[in-house]
Amino acid sequence: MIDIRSDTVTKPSAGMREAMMNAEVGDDVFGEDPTINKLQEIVAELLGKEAALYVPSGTMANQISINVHTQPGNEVICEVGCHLFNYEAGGPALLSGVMLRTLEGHMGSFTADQVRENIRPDNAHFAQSTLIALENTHNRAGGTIFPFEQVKEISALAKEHGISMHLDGARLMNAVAATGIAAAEWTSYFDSASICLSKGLGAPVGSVIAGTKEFIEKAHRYRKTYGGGMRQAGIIAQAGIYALENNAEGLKEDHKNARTLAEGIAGLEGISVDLDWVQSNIVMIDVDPSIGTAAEWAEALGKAGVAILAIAPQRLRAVFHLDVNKEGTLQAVEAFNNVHKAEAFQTGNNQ
Ligand code: TLP
Repeated sequence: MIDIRSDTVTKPSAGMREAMMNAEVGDDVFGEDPTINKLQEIVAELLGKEAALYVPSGTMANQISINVHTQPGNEVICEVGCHLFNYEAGGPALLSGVMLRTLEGHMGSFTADQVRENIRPDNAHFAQSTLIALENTHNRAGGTIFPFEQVKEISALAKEHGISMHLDGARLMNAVAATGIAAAEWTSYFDSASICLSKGLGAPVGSVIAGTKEFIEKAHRYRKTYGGGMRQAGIIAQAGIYALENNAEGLKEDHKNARTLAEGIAGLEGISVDLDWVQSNIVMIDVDPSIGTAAEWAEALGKAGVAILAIAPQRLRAVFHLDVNKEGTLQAVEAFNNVHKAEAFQTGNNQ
């Protein structure tokens, strides 16, 4: 089965498992796990921040960061399609008591002018805008990259207004692989940033948040509050170290494979893929109702050996990762072509 439902589905390689088996561990709630401490140092350096904190998931990384940066009743400015608004189970409201002010983005990004128009004036009637959150690459916008110049402008504006900046960098390393702009350059415009080890980097679990020492001290407390304090978790943190050391380069291959799929199916009648949006490892595929629904396509592709997600009634999402190579990608293209022939007859369109 070629599984392109998400880059979260990767399984630890033999090398990664071996590294995990040999990991030194200790009780991390006591701060005594040498492997976690090492991972945190590596990521702090990678992201150019004073300190970092290992957390179980990307969701927890975002939710902790929001909580540290805000007070209940504050407002967080973010893009309407972002993960923390759509897929974190109402976390900002439930855990931090904040409102989200969503901006209608273009390919998942927004401009400093849009932010300026949406910062609440300093007036007792209004919620205070205290945080701007960006996502890079942007999942729901199909792995698109937030334009670097826009990041700089938004960051300058945020500084002017005393507003904090958080980066959901679940796939920041994909943005790095695609642009050649170093991770620390991207994150220099943010007060806090997260990366996920369990997506394209291929670790089984874990994310890391980075920021100032003060930010991380507060984040550490919330991690405990949220039940995210782990014990001898060096065994999984070692997978994260291994992933950063061995798998970051390979993200470029995933990007090539994403493009191969996109280009290989874009010409099929009733299938549309906007190639401009294919900037990293994700491909969004729109299915015209005349050739079926996304759910029907996902089922048919599943039978043809390709696991893919229907993320909207007419939209499929394919995500490339280190467990799908070029050959698997070409098989996926072929499966699309075969299903296309078969699907067309369902609607009587294949004469
Ligand atoms: N994304 C998952 C699903 O939750 C949709 C996926 O399959 O893509 N930020 C971004 C940008 C993400 O895409 C995700 C996960 C997260 C945060 C949350 O990470 P986890 O799943 O570790 O909580």
